[in-house]
Parts: sequence; structure tokens; C-alpha cells
Amino acid sequence: HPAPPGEQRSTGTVVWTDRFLDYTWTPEHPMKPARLKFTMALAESLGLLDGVELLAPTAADRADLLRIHTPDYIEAVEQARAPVGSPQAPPYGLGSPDNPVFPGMHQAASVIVGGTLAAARAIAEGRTRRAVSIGGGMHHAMADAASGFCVYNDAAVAISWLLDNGFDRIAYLDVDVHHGDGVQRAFYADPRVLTVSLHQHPATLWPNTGWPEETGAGAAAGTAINLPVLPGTRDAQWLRGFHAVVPGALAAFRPQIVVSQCGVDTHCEDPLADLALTVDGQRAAFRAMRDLADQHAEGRWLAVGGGGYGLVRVVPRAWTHLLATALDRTIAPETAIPQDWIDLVRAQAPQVDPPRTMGDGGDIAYRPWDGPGGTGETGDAR
Ligand code: TV1
Ligand code: CA
Ligand code: ZN
Repeated sequence: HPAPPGEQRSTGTVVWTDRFLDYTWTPEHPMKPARLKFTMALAESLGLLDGVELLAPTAADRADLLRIHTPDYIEAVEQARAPVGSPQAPPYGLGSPDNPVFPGMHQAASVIVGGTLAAARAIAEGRTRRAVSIGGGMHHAMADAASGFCVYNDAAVAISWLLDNGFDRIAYLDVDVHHGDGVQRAFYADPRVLTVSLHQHPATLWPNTGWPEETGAGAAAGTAINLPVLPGTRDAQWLRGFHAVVPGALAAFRPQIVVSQCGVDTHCEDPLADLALTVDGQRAAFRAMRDLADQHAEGRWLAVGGGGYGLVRVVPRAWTHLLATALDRTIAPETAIPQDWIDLVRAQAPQVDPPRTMGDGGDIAYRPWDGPGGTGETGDAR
């Protein structure tokens, strides 16, 4: 996949459009577009995006969605109206408390898919090595059902597109606290796609799948990996599990591209789950995935967002680190948060105490990237 002649190949590309903010459930729903708005505001305020060209996506079209979703389901999303009269079993998962119907749902969900597809195309065409679309990561959407705040499965559509455009070994890494069930399901019998999900143990968290014995079907046996971790798991333990499993799996699978779902609901303050990571641990995970793509996939890394419901204190810092990681513009955890951002979120979310620095002073004892002479791999501080 050479760079087009005469054109610059950038290291990292950020995919963004304000249309991502149209993916708006209800005011009470935990997945709020302000997560994305506050993230982009923080990244800008830190100067992280200075000189970075933003790639503006358009909506995915029907043919793109049909790679993963059934015609009936797509039509149901297009036609969905808020229910009138007595409540019935919601068809195709639409109209449940997790996935209430909202105006423009089909269009908004299609733009999210378009963002992840634009990232995939930019990498496949050699215009960039890495691309990030924080609007994506809707890993629960199924062929014929909305599930867990996810309408269309952007990562699965993009992986399917990559399979038809020159890639035949793709690794998908999912660090969201929830199991990446929709993506696993889409490629469960496809030996060309390795799916790895770390998540809170299925006995303790929805969707209650992602057991270690789910390993892939038929010719794809061994190409699904699930690493459940117990409630209360902190940075050092989580990273120990990641490094015990993921590098070896990628070395054996030899992917041509790494696709990462970067949900940040693993944080100790997240209201939806019970892991205990810090922003520092999440930053370490992003850097580890980037470095693995550098080592095993010639640097090709497509990162998407996902869950994360600490909309002032967690998501903006964590995903700013994700953007910085893709752009090779490291932000130290000690970095002070600019006053203009603090003022912005104080005006829009007065009840929350905004963070002051880009780190949490987290428990990162496992730092293999420090190399020999670093703190080593066995520490488990605090
Ligand atoms: C509306 C308003 C919906 C408040 C949903 C938490 C809400 C949740 C809400 C919620 C909530 C879930 C279940 C439903 C079992 C089902 C993007 C019958 C305070 C990637 C999706 C989690 C996670 C779905 C998405 C989960 C992602 N948890 N308040 N809903 N019930 N659904 O438990 O992986 O992060 O919680
Ligand atoms: Ca996961
Ligand atoms: Zn999640």
C-alpha cells in the first residue's frame, strides 16, 4: 500500500465532523454528544490540533451498511418513529430504554459509519498510517438489531470494506469495558479477522458474553480472544493482562492493520461499570496499541471511540490522549488543563468538578515501553 506519488503521507489523521453530535439519544441517556464536544474543545485548547488536517466524512451509503446489516433492519431504522400508544416489544432492538428512537437516527448513525470508513480508506490508500474517529466504536450493533446504544456497527463495516480492498489479516482490539459482541459475531467464522476484547467479566456486566471459551468457529477457531477482568481491576493488573495476551496474539497472527475500539468506560469513575482504571492506564493502553501496530502492522492503526460516560472528568482527557498518541504528540500526565476549557465545562456542567491536569496520578507499575532499566513488569503498586 504505497503512498500516492507526489503526495505527503501523514503519520496521523483525525476524522471529525460536527454531524457526529447529531447522534443524540435522550437528555437522560448516558451516551451524550457533549462527550465528543468537550474532547475536541480540550484537544484544541491544548493546541494538539494545530496544523492537523481534519478529515470530514460523509454518511455511509446503503451499500456500505449492507456489508453487515440486513435490508429489513436498515429499513426499520430509516422508518423508526417514536412509539405511540401502548408499549410493545421493540422490533430490531429499536425503542428500548438503551436504544430509544430519536429523530434523524438513521442519518446520524450513518455519519458515524462514514467516519470510520473514511479512516479506513485513508489508511488503505496510503494517505496516512494512522487515523482516529472518536465518533465510532459502536461495537454492539448486530446484523439485524440495535443494541447497547449502537445502531450501525461502524468498525464491522470498515473491517468488511478493508477485507474487500486488499487486506486479508485484520486485528481488532477492543478495550471498552463492555464485550465487543457485535464485531466478534460479525467475524466469528472468518479466519481473516482476529477479534480481541478485554472487558469486565460477563458474569458481572451486560451483555454477559465474552467468555474465554468463545474462541471462533470452524476455520476461524482461535481467532476470537476474550479476556474478562474482575470488577475492581486497576491499571497495573489490567495492563498485565493486556501485555500477557495481546502482543503474542498479534505476533502470531501478523495483521496488516490494527483496528482499535478505545472505549474509556474502564475508568474508576465511570457510572456504567466497575473497573478501576485511571486516565493514565488508558493512555498507556492507547500507546501500547499504537506501538503494536508499529511493530506488527507497518504502523497501520485505525482507532475509534466507544463507551465512556464520565463526560467532564474522564472522556475528554482520555480521548485527547488517544488523539495525541495517534499524532505522535505526547501529552504528559502532569500537563495543566487550560483555564479556557475549565471555564467552558463549568458553564455547561456546573455540578461537576473539572479535572486540573491531564493525568490521574494512576497506578502504572507495568511499563514495558520503558525498556530495560524501566520500572519492569511485575510491580503492582498500591
Ligand atoms: C436511558 C437513560 C438509558 C439512562 C441506560 C447502563 C440508560 C443505562 C440510562 C445502561 C443507564 C446499560 C443493559 C438493559 C439490560 C440492558 C458504546 C434490560 C445508568 C459502547 C451499553 C450498555 C454500553 C447497555 C455501550 C446496558 C458501550 N448499562 N442509564 N444501559 N437492561 N444495558 O444493562 O459498550 O459502552 O445506566
Ligand atoms: Ca471490550
Ligand atoms: Zn462500553
